[in-house]
Amino acid sequence: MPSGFFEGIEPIRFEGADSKNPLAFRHYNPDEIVMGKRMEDHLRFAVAWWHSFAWEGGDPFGGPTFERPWHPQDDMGRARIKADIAFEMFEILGQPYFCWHDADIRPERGNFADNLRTLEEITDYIGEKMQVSGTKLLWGTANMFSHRRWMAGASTNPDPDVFAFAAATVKSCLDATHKLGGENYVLWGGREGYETLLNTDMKTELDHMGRFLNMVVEYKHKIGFQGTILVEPKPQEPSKHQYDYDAATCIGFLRKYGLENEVKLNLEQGHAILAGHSFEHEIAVAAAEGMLGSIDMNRNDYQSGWDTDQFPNNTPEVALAYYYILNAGGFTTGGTNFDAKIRRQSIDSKDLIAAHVGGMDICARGLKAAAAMIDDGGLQAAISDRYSGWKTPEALAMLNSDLDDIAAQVLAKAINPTPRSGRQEILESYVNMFV
Ligand code: XUL
Ligand code: CO
Repeated sequence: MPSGFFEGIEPIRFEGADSKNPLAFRHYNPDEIVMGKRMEDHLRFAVAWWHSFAWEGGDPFGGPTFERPWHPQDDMGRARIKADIAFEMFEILGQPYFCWHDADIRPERGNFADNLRTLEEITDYIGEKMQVSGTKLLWGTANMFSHRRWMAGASTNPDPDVFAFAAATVKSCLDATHKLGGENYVLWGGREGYETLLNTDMKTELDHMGRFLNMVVEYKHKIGFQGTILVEPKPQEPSKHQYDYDAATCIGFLRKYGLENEVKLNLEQGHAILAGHSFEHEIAVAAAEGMLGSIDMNRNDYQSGWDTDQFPNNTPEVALAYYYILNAGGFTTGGTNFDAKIRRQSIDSKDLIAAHVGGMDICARGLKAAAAMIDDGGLQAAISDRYSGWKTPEALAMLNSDLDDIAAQVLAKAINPTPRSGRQEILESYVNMFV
């Protein structure tokens, strides 16, 4: 028996670009082939349990606005109702995946033994629902930032008991992810950083975080988990400074602790903006190092300076993100997780559905634009032309030469470079033809 929470809302269908129905897809057509692959298999959409079901609509100035049938979330009975309604939403949207933190799906009990028991119970329940619906787990993760025990960090906490609690918690979440056939496991270190340097031993904290991540990888292999371990960069918020600042910082960290072949990155649009980058910059950095894993799709308010986690609605931005993802070969175990929440005034169940429909549509539109740009080849041709000088044997030989020899060549051949246009405006206008 459906709960009635989404009463009157039918499964979302593709109606084509001219449809004015907010509960229909205009661009997302799962079976449509783009660059030889189904759209659904390119985008691999996931719904985030925390924003869609666990968040109650509060902000720093006001309490919950949503009043869902599963609130307050302190009881296993209501955790099950929340799961029931989540799967009703998955049936309406038809997206292939979802993601969770342990704290989103089970009530917080304040001690490890009870948290473990309730996690096992609810993930068994979710597992049964997955069998029936066919919706799969893109990734699981541990919430090691909300409860007060995490206030000074998880693996970077000065208190070894918190490190131990974190290790036990990640073990339990990795076990649960493995049990549910999850395709990735994410670590986002919201409190792995500092509030003030005055009380922080940074070297010790980084060494503990590096050892912790190695333990996670060792445990993944021990239990035979085939999924990818992902870390998620973010520069700050909630901590003043987070050690996983951006893609480049994470890559340096992974190399330092010998994890570059074991761990990839989960990149988020809003986190990129907070770090002073574009989303496509972060994707390109990870792709250049072979460490692009998955994305958290959302949008930040460019005026606010904090992580607003809105649903994406800007085709040019999304198109460039997928352009770099497709150029890197597309997702393997990763996907497009909507780490996005409706605004606190969007209190109707219809708002929750319409937000995802709009987000999925924008992503589909961006994907098609990206594929068209790749098919046309204009950007690739421009780059190839710009670096064509490096295709000559003399230029390549210089890389194996030395400063003495190169200086002698410059004198002998009277080398004097001719500046060339970078053609930026022409390329920007080129991109506009597709979006
Ligand atoms: C926070 C954030 C997290 C991670 C998972 O900004 O993005 O929800 O995605 O912990
Ligand atoms: Co995220």
